[in-house]
Amino acid sequence: GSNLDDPVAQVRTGLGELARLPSTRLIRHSSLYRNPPENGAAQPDYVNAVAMLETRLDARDLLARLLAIESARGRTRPARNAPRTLDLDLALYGKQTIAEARLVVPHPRLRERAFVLVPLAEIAPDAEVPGAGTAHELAVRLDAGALVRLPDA
Ligand code: PH2
Ligand code: MG
Ligand code: MG
Repeated sequence: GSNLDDPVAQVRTGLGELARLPSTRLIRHSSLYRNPPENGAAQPDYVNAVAMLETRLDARDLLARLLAIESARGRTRPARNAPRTLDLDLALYGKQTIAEARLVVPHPRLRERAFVLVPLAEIAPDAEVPGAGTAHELAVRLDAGALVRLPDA
């Protein structure tokens, strides 16, 4: 997700960087979706998308590389939920459940977030969210009214 400095371009660049990760293949990615900040903060709208990777990187290594891509895009963290050039979250890692200080998978707020579940259901409706159901089952329960799917380009 991005809501600063040309969010559409940021997300596209992020997807390109994911495709270049070592020992990793970008299987597919969702459409881009414009939507308001879900925490109700007075910030620019976000553009969000979900990518599916096949990788030999373990979850910690993958996370470290996601954070490195964010930094390279000028991501700073002045405060929690501050507007950002690029946020790359590890929402799911296969069917694994991970609970470490710096990495919780599935992402703790995944189940409430239409901006994650709707794009996830677009590319992987049968993806299992451990302990919760499939992406499709979870997505249809949420109000996706604020999500605007952007045309491909
Ligand atoms: N990320 C947040 C907080 N709120 N809202 C939207 N629409 N999209 C996001 O990616 C997002 C958010 C914290 O990471
Ligand atoms: Mg993040
Ligand atoms: Mg996030």
